[in-house]
Amino acid sequence: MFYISTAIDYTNGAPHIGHAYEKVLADVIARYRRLAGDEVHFLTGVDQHGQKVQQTAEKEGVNPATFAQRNTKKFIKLWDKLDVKYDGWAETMDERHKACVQKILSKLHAEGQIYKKQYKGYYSIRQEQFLTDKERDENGEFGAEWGEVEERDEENYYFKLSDHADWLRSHVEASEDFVIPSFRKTEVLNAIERASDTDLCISRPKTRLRWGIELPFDTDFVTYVWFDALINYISFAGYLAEDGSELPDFSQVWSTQANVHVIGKDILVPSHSIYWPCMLHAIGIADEQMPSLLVHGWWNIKGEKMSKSIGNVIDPTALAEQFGSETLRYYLVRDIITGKDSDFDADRLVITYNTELANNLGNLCNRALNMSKKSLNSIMEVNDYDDEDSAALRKSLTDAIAGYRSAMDNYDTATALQKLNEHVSFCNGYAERNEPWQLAKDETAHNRLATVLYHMAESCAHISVLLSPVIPEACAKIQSQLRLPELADKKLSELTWGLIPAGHEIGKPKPIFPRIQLEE
Ligand code: ME8
Ligand code: MG
Repeated sequence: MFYISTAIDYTNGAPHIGHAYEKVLADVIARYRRLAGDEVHFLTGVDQHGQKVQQTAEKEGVNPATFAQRNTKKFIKLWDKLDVKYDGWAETMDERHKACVQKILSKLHAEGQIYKKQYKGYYSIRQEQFLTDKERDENGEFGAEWGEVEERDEENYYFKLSDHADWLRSHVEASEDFVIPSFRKTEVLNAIERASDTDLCISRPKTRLRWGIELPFDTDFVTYVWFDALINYISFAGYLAEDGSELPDFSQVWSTQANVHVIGKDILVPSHSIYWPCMLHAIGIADEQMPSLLVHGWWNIKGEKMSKSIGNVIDPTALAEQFGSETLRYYLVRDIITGKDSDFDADRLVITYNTELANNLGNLCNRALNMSKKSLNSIMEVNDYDDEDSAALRKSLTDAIAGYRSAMDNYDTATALQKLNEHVSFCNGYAERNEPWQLAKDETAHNRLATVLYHMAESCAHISVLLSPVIPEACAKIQSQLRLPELADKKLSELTWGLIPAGHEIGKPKPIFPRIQLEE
């Protein structure tokens, strides 16, 4: 099984463009793996507990449960709008999740991996964590990134993170794909050094925070939000699930084939690369079953971080409504290199769509279908005419598929789309060189005309399969105009030349990618 999961989004507000990117990226990967023939389980969801949710709810004068559920609906609505098709939905308020978290806490407590101690120190409310001197900047202060910092002196429960540091260091050093892209490995190894002598505070006294999962062995406390949230990856995969829970079979989902958490760079250290593998190791998950972390970069706005206080937060719902869901999906996985940051720019979104979809692919589909209708009565012919340019087109397609596959296998969606776009450009150049509109005027050129149009239409058929993980609805329209709905069931291994059978009658062209006019 190919298990793909994303970070679960905080429900202290509405979804923003960063959330949309991560879910679309994961959805594109999930759809691509299915195309590659894998069985896939795709999990996403929301992180409903914690101080941020409690605080925002208080400000709005509602109870945190109502508030979290209200925001959760906004996420579900957006995934629906963006055609993000998940198999599992994680909500940390779910009783099945709570039960799993509590079972894990009880087990670790019983084994002495969780202990109680008094601690006096500084606490960052924004990051919901205790700070040590290592977090101080060169002036000895806690920087603005920690938000409001207060001094606390309280008893709490701690997880013996330090017991697992040596194991984690060797696991990360030995693993090829613990963190993808691999340039972030040093960051992780440095963080392990910093964490090797500190344990993780996993409780919050109810006097401060009520909005969380109660510790099963001490009801004066709730569980630290990260300890709760990270467990979603296994609880909703069926770990320790009760019979009748309707959760999947954990041994099926949590397999060794591929287990990838898609997360942003801000939550790599310490939560996903330190706490989480140590938690998994502590409950007895084997090394071969440790997940990989696919770490994406950030969408910034005009070079600046997107933030509520700057007031530059981009609303994906408004963009999808204005430009179309698939325009947004395409842009989000095209104009950023997986792992790196990019600048979000609505003008670039329109230009990318107009250039690659409206002008390039749209033009090819339209030409292929329109010319075939006019000059071949839409009947696709296979004959013995062949020439160098047609052979070059077939080679361009083979190369594009190979380039696309190797990029997608490495989660590099931008390069994959670039490869497909290059082939479409080749096809449009081929049309211009061969001028089927001129060939149609010459009866003796019939075989050549039929060959040229076949090559153009056959390319549309291939592209409609290859692009389907990114823009599924538009691809289904291309397949419907080609009158080949069965292309929707093709796997990558079945993409050989000749998807369009000889004598097949294709349909009429209808514009699929109308140009978007850029406002002045
Ligand atoms: O961190 N560009 O939730 P979250 C790209 N609940 N990605 C971005 C982004 C941006 N501008 N802003 C945020 C949390 N993200 C926790 C996760 S997982 C067990 C718990 C990404 O709502 C961010 O990196 O703050 C993270 O992967 C996801 O959105 C959710 O962020
Ligand atoms: Mg965040």
